[in-house]
Amino acid sequence: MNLRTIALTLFASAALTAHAQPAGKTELKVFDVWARTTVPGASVSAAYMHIKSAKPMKLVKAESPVAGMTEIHQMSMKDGVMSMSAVDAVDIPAGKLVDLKPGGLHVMLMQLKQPIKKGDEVPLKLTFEDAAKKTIVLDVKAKAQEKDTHSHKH
Ligand SMILES: [Cu+2]
Repeated sequence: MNLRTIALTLFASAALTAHAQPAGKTELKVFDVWARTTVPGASVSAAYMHIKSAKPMKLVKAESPVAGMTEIHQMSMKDGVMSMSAVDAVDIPAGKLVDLKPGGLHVMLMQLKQPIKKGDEVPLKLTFEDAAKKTIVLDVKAKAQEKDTHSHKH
């Protein structure tokens, strides 16, 4: 075997190794983002979305310039009454679709600076954290919709 062949062989095996380990690649998707339009006089609203990540992540923070205060909330039924409470983080398990939807998890927009009207695009800044505590910030836009306003079951 001459030197040139050895070099080529090394190169080929290095390329193979690199191909076999696409490590460090973060695939984090946030889609179908929408915010509920406000009813007259109301200064709160909520935003909903789908989140999917290739590796385990946590949604740790949500912010929006349209709201004086933004929190991540979980809605739950307790003794037949819907209540909601703030959560510190939302677990995004690897490869699993996480739904923020009416009646469940949502991004609560409080102290709104102006009403959210149909067709508005509400900017949201979402902060995610991985297992190593590294953060990823995603800027998304929530489309304002009136959808699901009568989804409460009795
Ligand atoms: Cu809420």
